Amino acid sequence: MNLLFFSFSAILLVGCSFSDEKEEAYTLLQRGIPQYDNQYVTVGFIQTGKESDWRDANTNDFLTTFTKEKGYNLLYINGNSSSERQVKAMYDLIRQRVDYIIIDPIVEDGWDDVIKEAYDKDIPIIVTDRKITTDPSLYTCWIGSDFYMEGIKAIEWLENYLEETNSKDGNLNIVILEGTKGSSAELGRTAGLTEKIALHPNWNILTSRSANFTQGDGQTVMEDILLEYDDIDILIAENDNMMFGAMKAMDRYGVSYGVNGDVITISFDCLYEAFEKMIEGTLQASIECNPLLADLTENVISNLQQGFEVEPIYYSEEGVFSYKNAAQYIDQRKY
Ligand code: GYE
Repeated sequence: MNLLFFSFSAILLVGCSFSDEKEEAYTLLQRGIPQYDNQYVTVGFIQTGKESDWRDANTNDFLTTFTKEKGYNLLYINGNSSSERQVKAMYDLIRQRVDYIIIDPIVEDGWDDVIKEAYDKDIPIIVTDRKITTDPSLYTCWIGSDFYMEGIKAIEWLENYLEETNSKDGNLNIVILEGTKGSSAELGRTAGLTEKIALHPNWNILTSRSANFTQGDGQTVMEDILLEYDDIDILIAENDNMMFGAMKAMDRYGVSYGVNGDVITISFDCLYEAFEKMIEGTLQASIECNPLLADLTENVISNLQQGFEVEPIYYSEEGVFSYKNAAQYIDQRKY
């Protein structure tokens, strides 16, 4: 870590002439390694990109938590929805000898080599939001949501709703808009959803397609689906933004949805806008996924700084909201 590195450089410099010192500094600059102000803990934060409002809330949370006032120098890197760019950024941060690296990985695979490199260089890695498949003994911890349980909760809500509205009999056709393929949020939610759906012999998944967690793809993918199917009973989008896009597609094709419509709508995240849509009745339910993970992450780093042990896994607490209780909770929403 930086402290070690700086004391090692200091030892090397003992007994050197001024010009040797300059030479050393020059070599460091040549290698592109910035000298950080030692009064701050330098934290690299590699984000996925800007695919959704959830993501913006998550980014903003980290930027406003890891501040200079709290003693941090945060280096924020936008992954631009590219896994290659995320991995490259991580190699750069290791080379810059930052004190900690936080990653919000786009996909689970592809991290083994770079995580091993950070481990060998003694740089603690905190994985937040989505997970990675790398051996957990090589990084400090993971902080995020139980995506599989979110999928289960969505279907439990649907089962109760169908029961209450006396609409559980007869064939029910389901469309799923999946998130980014290979991301934990997509893998977990899809697994939870499909496992529970399979328990109902009269439920049928018409199609399950990725719309990359974006509103734009939510609209175009749903437009394609509406050209192929005219008998959709239930639409589940693995985030609110894809649902908002799909709603535009349904408006365009004259398909009604929500509490008074033909298609039951369920999504994930619980954005403020989702609450507005639940109140107006166009969205039936949203399964909460908390993007405000920076406090927990900062706590972990502060504990590590003080030499304390930390847990390998931290889950955030999450609920389920629907058109029935949205009005009651909207004022408390923070994203
Ligand atoms: O649901 C989606 C975002 O990984 C939990 O990614 C996150 C997901 C979230 O872009 O809106």
